[in-house]
Amino acid sequence: MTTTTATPEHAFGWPHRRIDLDDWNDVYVVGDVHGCPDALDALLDRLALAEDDLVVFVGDLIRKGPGSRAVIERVRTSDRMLSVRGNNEQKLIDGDVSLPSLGPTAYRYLEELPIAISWEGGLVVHGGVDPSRPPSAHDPEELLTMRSAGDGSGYDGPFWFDRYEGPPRVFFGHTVLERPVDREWAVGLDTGCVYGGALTAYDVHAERFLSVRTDEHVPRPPEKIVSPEP
Ligand SMILES: [Mn+2]
Repeated sequence: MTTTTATPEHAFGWPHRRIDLDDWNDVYVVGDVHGCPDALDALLDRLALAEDDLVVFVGDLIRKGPGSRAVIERVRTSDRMLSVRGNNEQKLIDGDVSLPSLGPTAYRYLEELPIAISWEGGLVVHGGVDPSRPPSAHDPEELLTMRSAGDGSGYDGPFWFDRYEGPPRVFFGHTVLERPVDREWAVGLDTGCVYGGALTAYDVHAERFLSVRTDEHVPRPPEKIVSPEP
């Protein structure tokens, strides 16, 4: 079987992992799971991973849903799954929130998650990038929380992905979407799994989305769910 040849790099000034798409057969990028192991299992069933398939998560594996620990264990113990750090992992690392059920091994795993995973032409980060700057000219906080082009974190558009013109093509979560963002330079994957939306994967080679509908675990106000322009 193929194992990743990637090694942690710090080329951007923050932890970053580079992968080579040629090392893998199918490569999927998956949106925010937020502690929903049943949705994750349903999606993984759909993907039916082979030994040489890879799944890259956009972060926010944890919090809000009922099973953060189970989600971490699925991802952590698989040699075919990688994740970047989300703002919810960052909150835990910073001590702003606690999840005592996780345990030290899972906690260490979260601490070691890279800010970005990239390949030739592609970049996975949790939040996004400011269209006016190259990815390298961002600090981790920005990459984890980017949403609007101006103030970064608000749900009032325009959103960074409405203006970003690449390269690289950026795969992201964080902003809850009614349907995936499918643009030449931006692919948005947080379709509100924990809010009763869907858990979505993007097949990088086939250039298509696969998703599973999910149960609502927490409510979300409609003004915090973005309906992206086609
Ligand atoms: Mn999230």
